[in-house]
Amino acid sequence: MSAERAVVLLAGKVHPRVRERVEAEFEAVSVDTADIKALSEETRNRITGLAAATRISAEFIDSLPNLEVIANFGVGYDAIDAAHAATRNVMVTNTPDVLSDEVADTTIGLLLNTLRELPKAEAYLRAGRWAAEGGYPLTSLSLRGRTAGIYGLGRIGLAIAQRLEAFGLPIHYHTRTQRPDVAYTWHPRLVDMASAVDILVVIVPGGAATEKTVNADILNALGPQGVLINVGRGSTVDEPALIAALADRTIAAAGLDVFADEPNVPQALMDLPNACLLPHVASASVATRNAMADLVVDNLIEWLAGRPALTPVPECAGFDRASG
Ligand code: NAP
Ligand code: 8YV
Repeated sequence: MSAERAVVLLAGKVHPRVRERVEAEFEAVSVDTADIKALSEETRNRITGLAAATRISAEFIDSLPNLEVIANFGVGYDAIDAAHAATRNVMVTNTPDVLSDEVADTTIGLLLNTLRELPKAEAYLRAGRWAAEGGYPLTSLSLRGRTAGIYGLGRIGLAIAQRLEAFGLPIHYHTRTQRPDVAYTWHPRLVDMASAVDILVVIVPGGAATEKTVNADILNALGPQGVLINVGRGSTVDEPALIAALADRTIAAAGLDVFADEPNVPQALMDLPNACLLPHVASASVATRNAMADLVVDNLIEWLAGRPALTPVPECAGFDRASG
């Protein structure tokens, strides 16, 4: 008889590679939505691992009395109540580093598309308008001569900064703590950075500390030549304030990969000609999503085998396996 396998819950629309590997390694249980109440008490009591692709509240965590580890699909874990998990000695892991270059590459693409209107120029060609009407109109915005401000200079922010440096742009950043390892201009206050730059790239985590911090004051400070790029979380930007700022040209344009209420994007935003919109695809290549999926499952395997987690979130970084 083989040893009894740990029971792992697949919560939400999990990546196929997570499902396949969890089914091979563990006894897998699925909930389509975050509706944990659909599971019997007996099943909930047997669950020790959780692969998360949905919001995981304190109530959800408390409904699994023997839970030991939550492995989140994504580096951003604002959808997981990690502080509550930590109080219960439940390890939480995320997927840092494996997606940083992909997200940074996408950010540069989104920035260029926003400034140089490349998706609109392609649509113009495909509609036969080049042959019928002549060349696409010259774009009023360009990357040339600009200064970039990065809100969040962590793993991904630094990868974005390095790319923008190669494009010849001076780099400023705002974080709570100045980095000792970069020569970029640090601003202790976001509003001061917004005044000093004409590109504002948002790549901070979501959550209470950053919620709606990009508000009307920040957009005002960014100014009429200003371009906002958000690849962090939609919650960080006051979306109605952004729509107003784009409509009255308080800022010139915005490129957005993330939104306040995904996948619902306000019609007012979609109607704006100076908004370039992507459906949260910054990490969405097959290779990068597979690497994220592997890290989710490898974290589950390590922790449930009694070894340290590979990528614990800061709230759980001090846990050793004996306390988990
Ligand atoms: P990270 O390495 O933890 O970096 C976070 C950065 O934000 C740090 O520089 C941190 O510096 C700064 N920060 C955090 N809270 C702040 C605050 N209240 N005010 C000012 N700065 C603050 O994280 P990462 O790996 O670069 O990922 C960043 C975020 O990108 C994720 O959390 C996720 O939300 C988002 N993301 C989005 C996509 C996408 O598909 N669009 C993909 C991946 C990640 P201090 O601690 O010094 O303040
Ligand atoms: C993913 C992300 O799109 O890692 C993150 O924080 O936002 C993205 O890589 C998301 O986590 C899964 O849909």
